[in-house]
Amino acid sequence: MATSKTSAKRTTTITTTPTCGIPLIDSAVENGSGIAICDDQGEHSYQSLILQAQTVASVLLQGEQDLKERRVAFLIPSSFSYVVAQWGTWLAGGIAVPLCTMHPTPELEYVIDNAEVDIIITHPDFADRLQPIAEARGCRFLLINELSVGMGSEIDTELSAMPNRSLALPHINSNRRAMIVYTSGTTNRPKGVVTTHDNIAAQVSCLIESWGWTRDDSTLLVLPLHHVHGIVAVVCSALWIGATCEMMGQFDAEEVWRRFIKKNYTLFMAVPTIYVKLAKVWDSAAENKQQSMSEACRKMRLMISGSAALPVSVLEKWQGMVGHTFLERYGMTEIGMAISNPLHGERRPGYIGQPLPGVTVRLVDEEGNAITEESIPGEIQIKGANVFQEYWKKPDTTAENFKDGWFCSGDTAVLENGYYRILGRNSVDIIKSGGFKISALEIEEELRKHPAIEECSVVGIENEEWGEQVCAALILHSDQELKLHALKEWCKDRIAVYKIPKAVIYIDELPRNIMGKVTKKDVKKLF
Ligand code: MLC
Ligand code: AMP
Repeated sequence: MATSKTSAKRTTTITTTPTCGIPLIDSAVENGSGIAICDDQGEHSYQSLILQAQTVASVLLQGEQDLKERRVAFLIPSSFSYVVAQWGTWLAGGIAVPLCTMHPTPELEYVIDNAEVDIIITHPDFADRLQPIAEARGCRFLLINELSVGMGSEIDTELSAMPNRSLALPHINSNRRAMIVYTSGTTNRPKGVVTTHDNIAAQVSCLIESWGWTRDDSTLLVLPLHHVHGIVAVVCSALWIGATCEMMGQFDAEEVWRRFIKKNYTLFMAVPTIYVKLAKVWDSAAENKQQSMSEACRKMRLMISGSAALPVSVLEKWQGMVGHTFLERYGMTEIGMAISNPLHGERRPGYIGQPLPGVTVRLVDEEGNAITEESIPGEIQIKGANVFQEYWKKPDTTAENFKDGWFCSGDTAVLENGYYRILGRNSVDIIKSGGFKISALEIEEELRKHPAIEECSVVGIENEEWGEQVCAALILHSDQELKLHALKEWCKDRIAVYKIPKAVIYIDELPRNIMGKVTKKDVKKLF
């Protein structure tokens, strides 16, 4: 049982940094010898995590007193090392900029340049790609495996034997900037969403309360760690309360089922596409295997879905398969999680639920008036300590996205019998595929650089597995040919795989309105 590990959890406390000022780390410090993270290297205690992070912080500081919000980017697969780099950055007073392991060089360069990164930390697997980027920009370049004292589970004993280390780390005011996470939007290039330590604390603490996290919890992370679903909802929440987070480097449906059966997780979070992929494996399993798979899920206390609309058919399929009614919730990079179905009480299929504690939600009509009655659709606007501080170095865009202090989500919803239901997005140019937010404009801009493409229009086409799939209508230059597989190959070095069109059609003219603007609704009809 997941509970057996916990009895000794708070017996050892860290004395090297009684409080560092960062709410998440100060909360985690209390968990001493409890297991924080399991990964391919083994089990890692809270004590080990803090000491490793302190070591990284002191290397980053190089004798300086405080990084003073200088940006530290890191490209590290989901693992203990990732969190060590993140917390090390924070303890040194830096802003953590997680990079995406699926991004090709131009996209990594974009983030590093846009965030004006000073220091790059990487896993050795990515060193060949990142070292030239770092050198070209004069960034300090560090390999995570050379920074740490050791990454195995035996290190705990070694570290606890160490005398109190007097690392001169700064005290961090919690209203300082902590993290920049890049998200696509209605602009063609991704924006850096800046959150403070206080924002992260607010985003995490409302989930702890609402979803009943305790230190007896144990979860499996299958999501990437460059977005808030993985970073905040799974990892930060688990570490805040003293739970255990097991990390899989990459999602693999068969492996997830193996672990579900073998381990005793208490809760699991994923995007709807992952649940669809897991259900496919269940469907193809023999009956006795299906029984053990379902039994493994039944042992969990909670299964959560978010980041994209959960089709009612998927929710019902899982109800039948394993007896769980998924808890669906709604979030955004800018706000963490904001609206959720309840832990106890009715989880209404097709609805995202009610505002989380500390989060205020309103719906606003097209004229900008707050809607006070149920059943009238409007844009979701959010207020609360969970709301991000700014888009990095974009004061105008930041201002445009707030109205009277409310953050404008761009999502339309309706309130029905006390529960919010998402109706869609204001912008047709935002696509959600497998939980990733993708800008159609960004892809169009890239496709126009292809020598065979004269003009194009990118749309998201509804798809059972992916939610939406990126599809492109192409006008080719005369006498040119461009097959889908050739286009995919060409795209691979330029844009992340999840942005690459999964289908194309060839047309002579794009549908336009009388103003000459491409009508994407009509483009969609072409597929
Ligand atoms: C991978 N591919 C995708 C894709 N992910 N294509 C479209 N959309 C995606 N999301 C590509 C693969 O590279 C591969 O390309 C092909 O599609 C099939 O891959 P696969 O093996 O079937 O997919 P897999 O690699 O298993 O990845 C699927 C996935 C992944 C669902 C596990 O997409 C994922 O981790 N999604 C989670 C995203 C997330 O965390 N979002 C949270 C954002 S925060 P090829 O060329 O090899 O065929 C947020 C706020 C909130 O939204 O509310 O939480
Ligand atoms: P991101 O910018 O990647 O954080 O994506 C945030 C967007 O994901 C939101 O603006 C919504 O459009 C979408 N989203 C998140 N959760 C849900 C949900 N439960 N149902 C529908 N859409 C969701």
